Amino acid sequence: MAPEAGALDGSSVGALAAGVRAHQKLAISQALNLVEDRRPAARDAVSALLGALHEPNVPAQGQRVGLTGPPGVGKSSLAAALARELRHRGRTVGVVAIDPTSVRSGGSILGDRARMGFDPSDEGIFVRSFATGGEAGGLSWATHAAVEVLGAAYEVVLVETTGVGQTETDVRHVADTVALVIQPGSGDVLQFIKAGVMEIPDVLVVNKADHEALAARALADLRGAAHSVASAGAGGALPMVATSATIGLGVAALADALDAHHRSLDALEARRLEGDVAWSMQLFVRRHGEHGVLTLGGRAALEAELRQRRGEGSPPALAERLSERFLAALRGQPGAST
Ligand SMILES: Nc1nc2c(ncn2[C@@H]2O[C@H](COP(=O)(O)OP(=O)(O)OP(=O)(O)O)[C@@H](O)[C@H]2O)c(=O)[nH]1
Ligand SMILES: [Mg+2]
Repeated sequence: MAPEAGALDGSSVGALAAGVRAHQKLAISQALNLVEDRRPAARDAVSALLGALHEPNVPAQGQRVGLTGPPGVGKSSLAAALARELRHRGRTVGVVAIDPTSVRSGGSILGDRARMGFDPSDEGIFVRSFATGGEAGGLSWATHAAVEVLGAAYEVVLVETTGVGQTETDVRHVADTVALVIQPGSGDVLQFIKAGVMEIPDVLVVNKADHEALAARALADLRGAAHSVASAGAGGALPMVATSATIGLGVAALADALDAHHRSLDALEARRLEGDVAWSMQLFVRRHGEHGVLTLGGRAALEAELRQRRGEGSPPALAERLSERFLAALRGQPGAST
């Protein structure tokens, strides 16, 4: 049974955190139910839970992969195939899908599909889809929090988000590696990258390459396009993988490419820190706007402070502190400068 959000005191938050860390599915489900609960008491409880899950003196661990791209390219199917591949390699996996389809149909595509392929008694995999999409000004609160919860329980977290442009950029706040999934013949996405509308992904995936000939043609197209992206100033070669989620083609190669990128990250801790800072800033800006930012000394100063205070609480807790300070400043009270 899900805990009553308002009744989650310090010791039950601690117990829930311990259950999540011990990858107990019941505790993880409860934590994710709490994450989905939009009531203020639940948000406070999640904020406390994230604080309890975050161990400031332990270096960043695990691998967080964002799968992003236009609707219908096969991200959910690929997430399920990739999760199966990772399980074969002995790694534990948590999947969170922000599933716009479920908003339309009321169902959960990934959930259904994934359940088809996973052994329910497998303790090493957890799949959850959220019907909530992004919120104005960024990824949903639930997405950030769910990644933190799953990241505390599983070695690899896959995050599926739909969209190009802002979504692809925002998924960087939660993922160490961003894979952009497209389908053959989708040159428009590369135009976006070239035009600087979109950040450069870490890995480019052409899904629906269901037979070798199609895969070869799709990759040849992409290499040409990626070459012009690179010459437009995007730097080194972009790793590209052709996959078919339906027949399992290229999924192992994709897992390898994701690992290779992850190994090449020399500043995982810094990347995670910037994600946390961005989340806190987003929460604060959503509430108080640029006026709030200016009142507290400007963006650069606030970001520097958030970096410094990271160990003091979860990103929502730190955002809440800024918020209190802003409100105090509005009232002209002493304490406005602490
Ligand atoms: N032929 C082929 N079809 C695929 C492949 N991967 C997915 N599909 C199909 O494409 C459709 C969309 O797949 P999803 O996995 O739901 O795609 P998605 O990107 O998650 O979609 P949204 O979450 O709605 O953006 C489904 O009918 C899949 O069966 C593939 O590799 N080859
Ligand atoms: Mg999907």
